[in-house]
Amino acid sequence: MRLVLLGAPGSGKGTQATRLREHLQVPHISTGELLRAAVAAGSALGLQAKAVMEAGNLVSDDIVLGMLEERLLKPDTGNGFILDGYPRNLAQARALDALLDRIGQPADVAVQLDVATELLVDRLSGRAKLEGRADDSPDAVRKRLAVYSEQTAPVVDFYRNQGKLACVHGEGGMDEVFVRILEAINPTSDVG
Ligand code: B4P
Repeated sequence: MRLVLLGAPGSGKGTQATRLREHLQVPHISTGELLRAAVAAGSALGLQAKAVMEAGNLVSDDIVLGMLEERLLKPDTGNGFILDGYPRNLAQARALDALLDRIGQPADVAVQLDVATELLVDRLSGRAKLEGRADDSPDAVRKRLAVYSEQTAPVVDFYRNQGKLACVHGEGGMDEVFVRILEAINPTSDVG
């Protein structure tokens, strides 16, 4: 299955993608993780991305698309993938469609995790205390949420118009949300 996971920062994309990877046995590709790895490695790309991410902004479309294309072309994506954190704006959504068409792997479904803003802020401030991620600071979180509603929210309609959108209520326990996702992507399966 080729699944695109959409949702605001803190909506649980990374959390659920980890569970989905085990269940579907396909790789989890997170553009946030690819970028954090580039920052940690101190590559030229990482140096460019670091300040942008810490301010809560989006890294340039060209950089992220190049990085994603390189990852999608690895042989482990033959049976599908879970894409987490991409696309984040309409230009990325169009570029992704073109890329997936070119490699003969169009997306099957886009799952949108829907969570109220107050809860997003609570979750991210909880993670800031536990993990100390620079982009979980209160200023960066405010910026990321604003960027999400301005640039990423329109991507939901992009997939709705293609008839590929599944909206899932993302509040409640992590396992509870996971079961809802499984039901949304395969309504006939027994998810226990
Ligand atoms: P990401 O790594 O994608 O960060 P995120 O949106 O915060 O999601 P994440 O997956 O980490 O968190 P989750 O919601 O699972 O992006 C970071 C930055 O990278 C971006 O701001 C941007 O600068 C850059 N970037 C990434 N992709 C890009 C792109 N395509 N283009 C340009 N720039 C890009 O979880 C958050 C917290 O909630 C966790 O602590 C988790 O434990 C908790 N949680 C999750 N589910 C829960 C539940 N059900 N109940 C309670 N807590 C829960």
